[in-house]
Amino acid sequence: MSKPNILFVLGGPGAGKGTQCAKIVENFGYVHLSAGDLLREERKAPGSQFGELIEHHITNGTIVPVEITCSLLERAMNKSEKNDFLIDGFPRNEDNLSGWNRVMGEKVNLKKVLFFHCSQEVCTERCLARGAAGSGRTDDNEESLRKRFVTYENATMPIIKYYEEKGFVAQIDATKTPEEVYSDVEAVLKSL
Ligand code: UP5
Ligand code: MG
Repeated sequence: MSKPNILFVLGGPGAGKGTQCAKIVENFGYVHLSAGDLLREERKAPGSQFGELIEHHITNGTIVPVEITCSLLERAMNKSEKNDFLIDGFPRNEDNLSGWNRVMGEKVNLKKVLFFHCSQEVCTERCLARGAAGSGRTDDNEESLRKRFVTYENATMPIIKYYEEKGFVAQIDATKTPEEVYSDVEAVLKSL
């Protein structure tokens, strides 16, 4: 079998990564792997040795060591037996990038990095609304959101810049309605 095709999906907290990934799955048959969702699952898995560490990072908006995240992603890829993956919310810092490249770099075919661009104000409003509607996420509150944005600016933006310099990034205006955003996403997917 050929190497799995990967699209990384990046953008600030609440930019709409998960929302757009769901639409891509419906229309293009990719498998959606949200690093955040995999970590939240692992956090609550009975007997997980990483539960507390993951919870600490998520509430503080800091980033879990790549060994944990990368192995959850690789395990999910192997389990799916498919060949096209959306990796949502990863890699988010230098440790993620170097760890991924070391373990997975040669095993996959990175096709594109979808970068959802959205202001901190809009993103924060969306996450607070989601929290108020009962998301149950321990990081949908003002204090965690402030920390998530500091991490995003300091740690994740340099990764996006790195891929931009290598010509991988498709930047998408994520402030519009989900349908409008998706029509831009669709154009990128069709161009691959
Ligand atoms: N919404 C979406 N699109 C909209 C639009 N166009 N207009 C209006 N509303 C829109 O959307 C967020 C909310 O906005 C929803 O209510 C949605 O309906 C609405 P969503 O699609 O969920 O946005 P998304 O970008 O996926 O937001 P999310 O909160 O999931 O982003 P984060 O990147 O903050 O969260 P993630 O789950 O990826 O990571 C959480 C934490 O896990 C991190 O802070 C970190 O601590 C940890 N983590 C790691 O350590 N390592 C990793 O590799 C990944 C995560
Ligand atoms: Mg998400």
